[in-house]
Amino acid sequence: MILDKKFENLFLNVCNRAALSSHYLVGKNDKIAADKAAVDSMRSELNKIDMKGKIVIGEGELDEAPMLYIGEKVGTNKGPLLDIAVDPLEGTNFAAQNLPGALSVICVAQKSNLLNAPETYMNKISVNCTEPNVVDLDYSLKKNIYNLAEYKNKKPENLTACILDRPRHLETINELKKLKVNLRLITDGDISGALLVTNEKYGVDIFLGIGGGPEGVLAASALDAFDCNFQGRFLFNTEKDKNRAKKMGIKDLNKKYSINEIVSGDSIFCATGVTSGDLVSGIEIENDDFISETLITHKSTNMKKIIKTRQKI
Ligand code: VTB
Repeated sequence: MILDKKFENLFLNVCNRAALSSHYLVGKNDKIAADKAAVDSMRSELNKIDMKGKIVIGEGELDEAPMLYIGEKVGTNKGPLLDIAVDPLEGTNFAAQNLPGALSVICVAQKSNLLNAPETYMNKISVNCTEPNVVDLDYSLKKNIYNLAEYKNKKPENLTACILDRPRHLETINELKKLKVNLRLITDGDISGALLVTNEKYGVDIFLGIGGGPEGVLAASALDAFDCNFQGRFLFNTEKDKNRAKKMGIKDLNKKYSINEIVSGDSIFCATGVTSGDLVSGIEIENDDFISETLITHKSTNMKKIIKTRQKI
């Protein structure tokens, strides 16, 4: 089963509108308001689409998020059964402080084809190489770097690794330095970070480290369309996290997920720039129009491109 091509434009529009709504709050130092604007817009646009949609990754559970909560039904209730993952404003700090890299992100697949990731951390790795046994979450960092260097016919000192700049990564960062790997430290936004391996022009050979689990699922769906590899393993720090994961049907809490255990079958992914960043430019307003840039992928049609649109506000 594949997702009808018409959904490309429909979800592109959902993402564009969410990004526009957040745009008005860029630089206002209020990340909650900027997020809420994107959430409200995304929800009302999703509800116009003919589908039986279900949010599988959203703003949290019903008790913590009144809108786009996990399990919420969206759409007109006519049409295909779809699972939807959303991150209406990825990089709320970026938007609040008018820094590069804020995005509105959505991904859709047929029912049961997206991993229902709990809101917890995930250890992730992505590379532009689908050959098995080159890079693996279970290998040591040194082995991954040496294998990747050999695969790419480069020296470790000519590789670049992207990782969130966090104290929890200090050991990894120090080891990368020892291996002479170049670093691309990001302050936030690891969906974008993971996608920097998709094209040589971004100059990133490997993305790794611990970030949000939901963000991992969203990144995996685009990486799948780009024929890149991704692996993830959830990290559960508290008993509450562990119980919640069990309730969500996760039996093996230590499981390493391969990309096709995270996203299977067909999927459409859209990421629209709120502020300009590595992947796409941010929203621009010109008179009564808004201009947006969206990275869109559709696995079955082999679509992976950046679409610039100009629409009436
Ligand atoms: C992660 C990352 C996101 O926030 O969730 C991060 O996946 C939060 O990490 O892309 P910390 O708890 O270490 O701050 C983002 O960077 C932005 O939402």
